[in-house]
Amino acid sequence: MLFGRGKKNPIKMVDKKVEKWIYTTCGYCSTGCSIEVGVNAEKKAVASRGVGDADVNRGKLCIKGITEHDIFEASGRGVEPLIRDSMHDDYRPVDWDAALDKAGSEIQRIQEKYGRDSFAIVSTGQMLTEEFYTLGKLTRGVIGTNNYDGNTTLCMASAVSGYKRSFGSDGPPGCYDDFETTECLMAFGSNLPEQHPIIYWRMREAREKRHFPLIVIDPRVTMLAQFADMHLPITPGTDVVLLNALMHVILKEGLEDRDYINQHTNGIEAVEACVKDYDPVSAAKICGIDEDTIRTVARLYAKAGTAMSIWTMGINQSTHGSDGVVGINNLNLMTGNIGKEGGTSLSITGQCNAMGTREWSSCSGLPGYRALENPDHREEVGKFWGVDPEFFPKKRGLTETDIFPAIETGQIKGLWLVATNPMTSMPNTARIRKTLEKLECLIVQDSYVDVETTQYAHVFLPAGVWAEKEGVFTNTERRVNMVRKVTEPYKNSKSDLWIISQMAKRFEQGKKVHFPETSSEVFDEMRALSKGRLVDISGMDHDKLEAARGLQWPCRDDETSNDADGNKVGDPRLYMDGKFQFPDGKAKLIPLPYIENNEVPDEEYPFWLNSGRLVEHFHTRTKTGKVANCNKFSPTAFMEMNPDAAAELGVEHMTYVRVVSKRGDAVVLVQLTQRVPHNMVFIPFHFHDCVNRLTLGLLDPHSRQPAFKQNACRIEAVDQEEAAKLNVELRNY
Ligand SMILES: Nc1nc2c(c(=O)[nH]1)N[C@H]1C(S)=C(S)[C@@H](COP(=O)(O)OP(=O)(O)OC[C@H]3O[C@@H](n4cnc5c(=O)[nH]c(N)nc54)[C@H](O)[C@@H]3O)O[C@H]1N2
Ligand SMILES: Nc1nc2c(c(=O)[nH]1)N[C@H]1C(S)=C(S)[C@@H](COP(=O)(O)OP(=O)(O)OC[C@H]3O[C@@H](n4cnc5c(=O)[nH]c(N)nc54)[C@H](O)[C@@H]3O)O[C@H]1N2
Ligand code: SF4
Ligand SMILES: [Mo]
Repeated sequence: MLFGRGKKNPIKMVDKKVEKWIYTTCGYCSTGCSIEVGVNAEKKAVASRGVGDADVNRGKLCIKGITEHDIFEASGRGVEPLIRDSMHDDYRPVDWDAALDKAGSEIQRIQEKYGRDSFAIVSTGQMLTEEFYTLGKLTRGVIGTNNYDGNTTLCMASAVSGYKRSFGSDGPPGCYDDFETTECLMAFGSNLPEQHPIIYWRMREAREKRHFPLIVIDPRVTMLAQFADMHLPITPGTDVVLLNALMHVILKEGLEDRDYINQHTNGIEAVEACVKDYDPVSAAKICGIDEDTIRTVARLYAKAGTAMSIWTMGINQSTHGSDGVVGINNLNLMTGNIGKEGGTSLSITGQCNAMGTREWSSCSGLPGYRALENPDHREEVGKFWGVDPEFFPKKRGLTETDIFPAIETGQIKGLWLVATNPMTSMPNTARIRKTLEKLECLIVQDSYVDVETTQYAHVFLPAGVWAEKEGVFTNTERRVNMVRKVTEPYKNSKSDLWIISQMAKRFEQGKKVHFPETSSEVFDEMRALSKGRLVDISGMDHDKLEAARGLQWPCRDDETSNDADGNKVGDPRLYMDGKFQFPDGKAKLIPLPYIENNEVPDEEYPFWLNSGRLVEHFHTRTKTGKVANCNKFSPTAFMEMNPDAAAELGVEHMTYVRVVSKRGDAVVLVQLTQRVPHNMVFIPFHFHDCVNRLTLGLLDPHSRQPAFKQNACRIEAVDQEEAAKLNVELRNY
């Protein structure tokens, strides 16, 4: 019988009464999807939809994008500036002038008393590029502290460092279109279907049209691993060993591209000598991948007409993060797979504008991939801004991960946090709490007042979020795309651009340097500074970006970036001519001897503690935690545990356990799953007072990025009722 036939109502879409759709770019991950947000007659954002003619997402969005209009009026938004004299007092609401006066005078007081570098600034990968650029100008050109960094040190620093070491500059050389032609894809520590769902969709579509082998290297059976042809469940932290072994096989069997190596690289001899020690039999003992698989993968990759590698945090967040990136670059250079359609080494970036901060924020140098260490660069930027080049430091200062220890030791006395939440996202958060308590002044500039850091702040500056502002983001494939303003900043919050420029006015030097008021004027400054650089955006402007649904850099202000009709187009790939950013134009092949330096499981702490993300949540949940259609799928912290390991310890599915590391403990609900091996547990890092109470975060020596994913822990029984109560308290926080 056909149930209800003829009686059933047809499905009706709820009419949201959208009056106007406004073009913008998603503010969560670095895929860079084009979104239209629907606003109703009251100018309230009520719907989101993918943009059909945008090359990146072709009409698609993931769960976060499709619900993104809900973040504007989500609970916990900052509504007015707040100040207080000590972290034990209550906050007082004040007007913007009073809040900025207090912040500005505290910065100056601290700098006068303890020196210029005693005040630190830590920013983000989530503001608009124009805002990054302006914060960089304020920090480098006016405030003058050298202890200025971003949360990208927790995220992309190893990729940046690895690209610089191999190619002489940062800048991912490939693009999503490479999936269309590649004949072999390796993915290291990257879970595309959950973390970059639309990049995954692009890859899957290409692979459905024309099957090519997908090899996933990840200690967990991630969703991407489930779709792979081969899954290599690597021992955590040992990717460099696997990479050396792959190169060993390739060189031994003569599968390398000698012509490419000879014409475009230096250093092959040193790499040959180093990888001699990494025969598959010896390597297998360290990296946990058997010798035959190593040989098969090496042959598959080297014999493919074109082959590409992608990676994300499984590589970057490791004590060998930068070396892992260099290893991937080595492999691709050695097989002639750089600057070629379908042959590339493409870091899958994290936050929506982690690329923008790398290019323009001046965190690790000066704008447009310029270096503080280079006197010509200091001169150029100094002249352009009207700042004495001697005012700039001559080398980079502390990274985020070194700024917190410097607060502990008293070297740094004041901190301005812009759009980042280290109380949940840094390793060993108990230590971070104690560190923040020591500050004479903490300024928190965030869109949400319930961000945990406000517990320790003296000044809170409420900022507009995402499309309450106008400017650009750059995505994983170097595509600069337009974020149009959909709605005004919530209540009395202000755009970060406005806050930063107003802060400049509190400084004598800030009155002399020009701070433009609109983001398109700021963009014009960036265009001018970009001319002739690798990151050339001189052919772009805001309107062209919207019309093209984003343009990739380099995109020059001359006919080299025009299509047949005279429209602007960017270069889809870098290094097509085999010329790299070192003085002799050659890339570097670098030997990577492996030294075991991780915290590894032992008798007392027998499990690997791994951590990462879930599709429906973004980071510390200041946004997705309040969007019902995201939060309802993962409302509470949980831990993946292997059923066999659980049976041995008497742990049952959906009961609470205490997880203990050398740093501290956390109580968490257990989900039994074969996704993790017998000796590993995995906890998403989205939940406050959870996995980062346990992590150690040893640092990569080149990038200073923490090894979030390789720590040791043990599991203990806990009173179920107490644990449930604690869990409810945390959820309601
Ligand atoms: N839904 C959602 N999407 C996001 C984000 C989010 O918070 N939520 N955040 C964005 C940001 S900022 C980032 S950086 C990206 C992160 O994107 P991904 O890096 O893809 O995500 P993670 O879950 O952090 O880690 C990926 C995998 O690394 C594996 N791994 C752990 N140790 C190792 C190892 O030693 N070797 C290898 N090969 N793999 C290892 C883990 O098992 C995990 O499955 O996602 C972006 N997209
Ligand atoms: N254990 C473990 N820890 C990790 C990771 C892991 O895999 N495991 N991953 C690391 C990685 S890759 C990353 S990127 C970090 C992320 O770490 P964080 O940057 O600390 O995390 P978010 O929650 O994204 O914090 C961003 C803050 O900026 C605010 N915000 C958003 N948009 C705006 C805006 O336009 N203006 C202003 N002023 N504020 C805004 C948000 O409300 C939020 O409070 O976490 C790291 N921590
Ligand atoms: S894939 Fe990333 S950019 Fe695209 S809608 Fe989802 S979160 Fe936004
Ligand atoms: Mo990230």
